Amino acid sequence: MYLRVSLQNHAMYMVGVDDNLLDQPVPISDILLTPGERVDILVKADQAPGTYTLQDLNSNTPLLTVEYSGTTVNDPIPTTINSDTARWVASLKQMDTSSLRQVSMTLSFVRGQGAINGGVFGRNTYILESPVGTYEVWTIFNRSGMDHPFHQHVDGAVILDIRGGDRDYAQLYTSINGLKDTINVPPMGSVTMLVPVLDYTGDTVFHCHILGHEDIGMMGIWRRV
Ligand SMILES: [Cu+2]
Repeated sequence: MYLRVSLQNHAMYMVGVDDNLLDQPVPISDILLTPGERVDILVKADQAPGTYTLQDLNSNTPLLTVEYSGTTVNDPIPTTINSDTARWVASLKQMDTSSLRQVSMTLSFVRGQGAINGGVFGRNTYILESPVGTYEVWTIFNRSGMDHPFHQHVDGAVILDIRGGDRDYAQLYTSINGLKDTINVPPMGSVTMLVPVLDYTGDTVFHCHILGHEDIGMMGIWRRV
């Protein structure tokens, strides 16, 4: 389910993504949340007492109701957040990626099954072998007419480029200092990301986070050696 979340009458500030807190709050009016993605949102309760709904704008469905009570205080929205990970991500963005290993993965449907680089999980599974202690640049191509939220286990990635789909979403995730383990790859579009391969050897997986697509094979093995 694709949600576009907004809190009635309130400004929202994004302060965290899948894997880390950001270095500063980012003002947003609404946020697209695709299956598997997480966000941390800061809200200031500065409206008239009453009830306000957190709404999914895509389906016009209320998700929860916010009710005011107690005495009024006036805390400011912080301008910075002390985040070591965000500082590290900022330094990764300065990296010269041209000498790094480039990996490309294509998501598609093959005869009613989901595939990564033509491999259907469990039948002719696509296996990517990555040396631990390195950085890689992955480009995920979507060769289908549906969105695919691509999810990799273990290490989050720095989003470098998003082609196609929602422009605000692309702008947001290519500009913040966040590590993402789930990112939506738009229909016939692509996502390029810098992947630190830093923790743990062994086999893990990457897959589309729409469970119906994963179940029909859109999953591969990430062999960390
Ligand atoms: Cu999918």
